[in-house]
Amino acid sequence: GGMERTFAMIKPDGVRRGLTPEILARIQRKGYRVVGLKQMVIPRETAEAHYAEHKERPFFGELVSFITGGPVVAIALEGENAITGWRAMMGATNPANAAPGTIRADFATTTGENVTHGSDSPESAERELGLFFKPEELL
Ligand code: DAT
Ligand code: MG
Repeated sequence: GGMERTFAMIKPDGVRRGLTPEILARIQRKGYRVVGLKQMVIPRETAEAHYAEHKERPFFGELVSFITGGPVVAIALEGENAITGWRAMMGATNPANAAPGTIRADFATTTGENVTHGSDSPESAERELGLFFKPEELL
């Protein structure tokens, strides 16, 4: 709770489909501050570290290939309850279970390509922001 920073990302499917402006507009309409922003191709080692909690899962290889397979937009967000708030805006991991009006419900059909990422806890947010941004890149 309180003022928080979180790590958000527009995944390669979202960037490829031209959804970056729409997603940034939703973030700004909500009132979160963008304190870091960059388009990048994620190095394999960074992707494996980012998703380390899933490394024993059967989909891990596909997940890393997908997330490194094209440019993403990495975003550092700041705002009141931004960690859970951004997760709520994204909706459930499986778009079939995502509530109407959420990003995943509105723009995705499969769990594997679900358009956005958001940190799931304060510890994840700190870890993921550190993986993707140098301190001097955050305003
Ligand atoms: P989230 O992205 O909502 O935090 P997660 O951390 O459980 O979800 O999984 C990370 C990503 O891995 C998810 O966005 C898409 C992929 N993924 C998760 N479960 C999957 C599954 N059963 N099959 C294929 N991909 C999956
Ligand atoms: Mg997750």
